[in-house]
Amino acid sequence: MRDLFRTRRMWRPRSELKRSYEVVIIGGGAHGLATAYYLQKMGITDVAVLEKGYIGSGAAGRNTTILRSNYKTPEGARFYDASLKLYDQLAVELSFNLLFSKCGHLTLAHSDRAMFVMANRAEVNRLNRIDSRLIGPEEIKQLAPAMSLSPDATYPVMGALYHPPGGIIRHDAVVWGFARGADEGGVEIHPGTEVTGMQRDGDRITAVQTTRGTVAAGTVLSATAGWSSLTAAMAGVALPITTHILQACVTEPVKPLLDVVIVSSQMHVYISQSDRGEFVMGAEIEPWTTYRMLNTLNFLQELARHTLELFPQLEHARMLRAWAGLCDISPDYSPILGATELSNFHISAGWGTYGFKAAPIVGKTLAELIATGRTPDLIAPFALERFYTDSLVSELAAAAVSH
Ligand code: PYC
Repeated sequence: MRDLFRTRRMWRPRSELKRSYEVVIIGGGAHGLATAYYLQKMGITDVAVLEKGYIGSGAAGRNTTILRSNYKTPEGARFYDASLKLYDQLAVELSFNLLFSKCGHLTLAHSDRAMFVMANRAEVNRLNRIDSRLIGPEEIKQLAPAMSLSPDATYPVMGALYHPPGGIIRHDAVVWGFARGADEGGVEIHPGTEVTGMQRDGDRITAVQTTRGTVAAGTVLSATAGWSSLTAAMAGVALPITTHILQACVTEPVKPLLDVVIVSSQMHVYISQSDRGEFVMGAEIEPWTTYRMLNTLNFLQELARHTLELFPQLEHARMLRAWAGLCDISPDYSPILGATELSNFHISAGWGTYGFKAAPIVGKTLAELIATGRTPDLIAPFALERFYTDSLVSELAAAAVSH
C-alpha cells in the first residue's frame, strides 16, 4: 500500500489539452473517473477525462451515497454485488479515506404484496450468494430502535428485506480517490471543458469538439448520466432514455439515532444518518422530464411527512439544504452499458437512480472492453442491443424510487 503521508492529496488539473488521445472520456463523475483509473491500471495512459463543470458536479455529487446489491434480477444482483465487493477494498486500493459505513440496509414492507415482493428478492439474492433476507418487526426494532413501528401508522411496518452488506460511503471521496489514482497513473483530467459536438467518419467517431478546441480520439466513452441522451445524440446514437429529476435533502446534525439505511418503497423515502449526524433523505423520481435541477415544495412536504411518521423525534430538526440531480431512465430501469452501433463509441447510461453504487464495476468492465475489444460477461445483459432483441432486464421497483 502507498504511504498515506507521502502521496498528494488531490489530482492535478492539466493546463494543456492535447490535440489527440487514445481514449477520450466525456464526464468527470464517478463512472468516467473510475474507467480512467482502471484503464491506467491496464497500461492505457493516453487518456483525457473531459468534464464541463468541476469533477463530481453531476450525479456523483448529488446522490444519497447508498451502496447495496440486493437487486431484483439475477443479472442486476450479480453486477451490483461485484461493485460492492470492489467498494469493500476501494479505500485500500486508492489509499483514500472513503468513510464506508457497512451499516446494513432495510427495505420496509407495509403490505402483504410488499412482503411477497421482498421474499422474491431475498430468494434471487440468496441464489446469487448475496446476504439478504426477510425479517420481522422484532429484528427491525433491534436494528433501528429509534424508528417507530407503531401499528397506528398510516403504513404500519410488516417486515423488511435486510441486506447486511449495504451501507453508505462518502461520495465526494470516491470521486476524488478515483481522480487522484487516475492522475497518478498519467491520465489527464480537464474540468471546465465541455464537449459540444463530435466528428464522425462512417461507423467511427474521429474527434470530439470542445469549448477548448477539437480533440482527435481513438475511442470515446460517454459517461454523462442525466445528459447521456444529449451526448449520444452528438455521435448520432439514439438512446431510449428519459431524463427526470430526483430530489434529496439533509437536516442539521443530530445525535446518533440511526445506524442502518432505511428504505420504504411505499412511502418513497430512503433515510440514513451521516457520520456528521445529518439525516440524509431522498424521495422518488419526479414524473416529468426536465434538465432543470430545482427543488419543489411538494417534495419537502411529502418527504417530511413520511420521514416524521418513521422518526417523530425529528419534528424540530431543521433542514440544512436540499438539492436535485438528473436521472437518465431506461425503459427497464437497467443500465445501458458498453458498445454501441459505432465501433469506437461506448456508453455508460440509463442508470436512473442506481449509478453511484455501480461506479467501480462500471470502471473495471468498461476499461476491459476498451482495452481488449471484448464485452465482459457481467455487462453483456445491459447492451443497448437488448431493446432491439426484446431481452429486457427489468429492475422496475427494485428501489424506493423507481416506480
Ligand atoms: O437504489 O438504493 C437505491 C437508491 C437510493 C437512492 C436512490 N436510489
